[in-house]
Amino acid sequence: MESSKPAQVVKNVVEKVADVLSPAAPGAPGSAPPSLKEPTTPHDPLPPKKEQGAPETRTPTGAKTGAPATSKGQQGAYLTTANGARLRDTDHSLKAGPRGPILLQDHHFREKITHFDHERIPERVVHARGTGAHGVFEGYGTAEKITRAGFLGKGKQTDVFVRFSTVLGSRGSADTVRDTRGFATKFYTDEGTFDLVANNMPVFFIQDAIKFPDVIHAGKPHPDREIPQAQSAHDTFWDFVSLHTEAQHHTMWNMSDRGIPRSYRTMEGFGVHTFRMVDAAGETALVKFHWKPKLGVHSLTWEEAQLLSGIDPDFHRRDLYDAIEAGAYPEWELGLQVFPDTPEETFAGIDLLDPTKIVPEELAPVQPVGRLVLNRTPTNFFAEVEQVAFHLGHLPPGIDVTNDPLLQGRLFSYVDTQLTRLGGPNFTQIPVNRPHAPVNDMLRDGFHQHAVHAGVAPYRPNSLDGGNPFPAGDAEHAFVDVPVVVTEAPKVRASPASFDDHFSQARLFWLSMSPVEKEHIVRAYTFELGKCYHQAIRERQLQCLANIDPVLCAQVATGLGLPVPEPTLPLAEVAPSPALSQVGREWPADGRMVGIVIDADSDPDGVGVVQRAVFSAGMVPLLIAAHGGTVRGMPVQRTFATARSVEFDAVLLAGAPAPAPDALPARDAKAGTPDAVPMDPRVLLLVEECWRHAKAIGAWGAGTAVLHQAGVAGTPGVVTADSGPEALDAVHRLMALHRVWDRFPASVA
Ligand code: HDD
Repeated sequence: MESSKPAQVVKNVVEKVADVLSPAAPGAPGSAPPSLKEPTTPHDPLPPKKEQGAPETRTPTGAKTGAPATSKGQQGAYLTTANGARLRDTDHSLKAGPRGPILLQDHHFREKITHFDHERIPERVVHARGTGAHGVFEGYGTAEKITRAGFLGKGKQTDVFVRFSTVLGSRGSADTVRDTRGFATKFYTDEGTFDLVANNMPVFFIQDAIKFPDVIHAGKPHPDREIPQAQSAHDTFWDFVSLHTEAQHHTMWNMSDRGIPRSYRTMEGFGVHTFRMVDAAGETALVKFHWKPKLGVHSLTWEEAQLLSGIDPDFHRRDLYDAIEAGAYPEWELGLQVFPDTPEETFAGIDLLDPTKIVPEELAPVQPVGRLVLNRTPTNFFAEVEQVAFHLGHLPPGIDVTNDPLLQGRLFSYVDTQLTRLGGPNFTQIPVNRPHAPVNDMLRDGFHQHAVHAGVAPYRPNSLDGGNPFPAGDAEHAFVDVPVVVTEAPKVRASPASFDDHFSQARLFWLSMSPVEKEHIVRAYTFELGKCYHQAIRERQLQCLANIDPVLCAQVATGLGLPVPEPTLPLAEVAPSPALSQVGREWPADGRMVGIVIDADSDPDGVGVVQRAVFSAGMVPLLIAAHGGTVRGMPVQRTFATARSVEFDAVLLAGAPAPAPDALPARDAKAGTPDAVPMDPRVLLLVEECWRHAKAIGAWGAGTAVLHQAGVAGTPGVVTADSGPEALDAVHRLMALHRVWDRFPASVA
């Protein structure tokens, strides 16, 4: 079995997981971690995780205070006040006698409680739920012919911070809801920060930013009872998108498998808008940004997503951090679709300023320009993930905006929202937001000013500070606004006629799907509309579907028990774009989870061989047994009580566990099956769910009995083999396809 990882990464994974598996490792039964002493006297803290500090500033906005710019760690032995005075007691407030009232003079009490009272800041009005990681971007140099942006130069490495998010839910909502995902990247380039504030879908609900409050008010919970949380399956959402039909293309993406990604590591990212790139000679090109995940685009099934919302609402966070900390660093290629910068700003008849439209990759291939690797988890979630602030106006020389009306409005909204969220105009001084390029602005004062600016003349022109700072020219790589000609036109509140087509690309997407993906889309619409209370809203959305495709409309109408409406517009003639489908390609299975079920008789040597083979394939093996601790010396990572199928990408059966005393009542052994022995029902549930979710299943030895009893033996993607390594080999090949697609019913051709 070939590993697709560099040797070092595999070594990291092996060492990391070997640590976890070693019986002497922290957390292993019977072994107190040597460094975890009882907290009675000061002693050295646990070793910090490898340095994961926020990006260091090279120029603390001009200040030379001598003080380190960042990091206050909870590493010292003695507790102090915020002002550094050592404290004798933080467990009792200062009272007039042990039974008396608290004294107002208790400054430590007041400092502690006041600070606590103000620990929360407003959550983001959208994209509140998210997670993030640090990494490195390396340019290939292929974009040099169209842009002067230095970070895209060949071999140039740039630090990055990425924040992934859902859109609609609150900060504590579940990760796996059906929603669009945010994919915002901060490139700390030498020439100024570049924020690529992208989503995992290439189109948007609206064409004009002035409609953003409308679509978000419709998608957020109902104002009267504040339900549902993090869902589009409700009346106000479908009311809006069925009336505001330019949303239909984006909702089609939401209803597809793209709305429930398997992992942030397996999502594409899209800049959505068309941007303008400018080279050293001032020549321009129009571009669309794409992130292509090395692991391929991979989604959950709807049932998995629903189960995970209860079993592990932090599934995507956990997945990202576990993968990075195991050394299975997530990777994406940044690619560009490039278009000539013509006065019409169209390509193949598609208006490049319309954010509800894609340009199919078959017409304009995505050309790779660099590689992103996420290799460092945050040290402090609030400091980094919560306080990171993106803004589309953070542009380095060589990248400029276009007149896309959604992009234009976003240029206002992002700074504006940070003023409230982060409490003032100095949010770029927060460590995670600090540019790595030298900063020499004339912005002064304001809430939370951290810089101690020297000089007396923050104005231009001046003579008192030697005339500094001077504007830079081309030779100094200054940002230049491309002098795009603004046509003579009346001042209007209107959209161009080319924005009127709302259905053709929703149809293009639908026609590009494989039968199984179409089936999922039908089920998603049927579920979501089935959750609406108002019949009129369901009927109106069915009318939209009729204008997209009659088969789609008829299937959803059947599910809802409603009549099928006739289209009110001619169906668009469109060529499908195979690049939009997730089915039919093979991908590396790096960082995926393989559950291995063992019983009291499983052979430790045989299981060990399989575990090591899983590691060297770049995946993570987790042993599942009836109880925690060890089974014949093998450390157990999951028990039948803590394991659920949704955590695993594949399951291997190395045993047929008998019912444990704490198991639910066992189902009767299936009559007529070759191995009708009593079996733990939780193992049968695990196998049945893996099967239903089209995951690869492998068994050998006693494990094959489970397949028979679960009634899945001999079905597609269920492998029996003479040995563990053989079973794993077959399962690994199946995992490259992401799912055993044949298992899904596909009644929609
Ligand atoms: Fe936005 C956050 C992506 C349209 C206003 N947006 C936000 C985030 C992402 C996007 C990924 C989370 C950033 C983070 O992790 O901190 N937004 C998009 C995309 C859009 C889009 C891809 C369309 C192509 N957004 C959009 C419009 C407006 C906003 C039209 C307003 C007119 N977005 C915001 C915001 C947020 C935000 C209110 C909330 C928190 C923040 O900015 O920092 O300003």
